[in-house]
Amino acid sequence: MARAHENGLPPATTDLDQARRDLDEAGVCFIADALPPARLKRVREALYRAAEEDSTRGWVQKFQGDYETDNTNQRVWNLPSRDPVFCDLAEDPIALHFVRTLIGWPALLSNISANITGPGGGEMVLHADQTYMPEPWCGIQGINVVWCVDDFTAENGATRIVPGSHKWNRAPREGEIPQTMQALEAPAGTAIVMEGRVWHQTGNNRTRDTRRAGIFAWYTLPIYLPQENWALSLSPVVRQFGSETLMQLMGFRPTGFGLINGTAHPPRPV
Ligand SMILES: O=C(O)CCC(=O)C(=O)O
Repeated sequence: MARAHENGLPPATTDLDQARRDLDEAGVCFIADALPPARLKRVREALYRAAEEDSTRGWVQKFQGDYETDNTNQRVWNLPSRDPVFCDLAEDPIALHFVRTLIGWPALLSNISANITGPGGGEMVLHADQTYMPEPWCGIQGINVVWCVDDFTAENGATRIVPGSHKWNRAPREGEIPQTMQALEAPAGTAIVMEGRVWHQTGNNRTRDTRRAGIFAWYTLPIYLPQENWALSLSPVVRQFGSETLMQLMGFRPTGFGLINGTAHPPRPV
């Protein structure tokens, strides 16, 4: 049975079958304690280190979905190339459980990047992730697994969603902001799974001094070009040592599309 609070959001659970039922109903579910404390610490340190490095070196790249005038968000792209802990996240068993049960296998990792909201702003346009599919949408084309690296609160810019909007099978129109929008509040270490049709946006960070880091792993059916061009941007180290599962997720193991001279057996890089 699905169990939505009055605000339309389900409570967190560690029962993946229950979470799946919650997701069918609300378009979102919360997996409690998905990152144990030591692993969370490692992920958090690696992420803030990469963010700091990008800032210092002038490598920060804005995202097209963020408002042009807003510089409070920091995106950190291509996480698997920054630290192996992010490769582990991309192929985490909880994430892949939802990938397999919702969109099937093989699937592609379209992107895994972080968004760090900063004090004083950070809102993003309201959108659904599978916008590139022509409407009306006939079903789910991808899922977004959100790793809460910091606590997500309404104050610090927790992602906001419109519960149940996945059932409308279309993207929000310009300026359409339903009153039922809710902040996805969750402690650090929670995994939040959003399905590809649900309407959402980054919230405003209204704190004076608290950043909110979230890692967004977006997986799609294998018929879509990935958002990140792994063939061009992935570190050769990951290309060489990444697991078979990761290589599949990044499109380096063709299964019908993306063949190499007509075969599905690319050589390992040396
Ligand atoms: O930062 C967030 O909370 C949401 C980010 C998001 O929706 C996106 O990058 O597509």
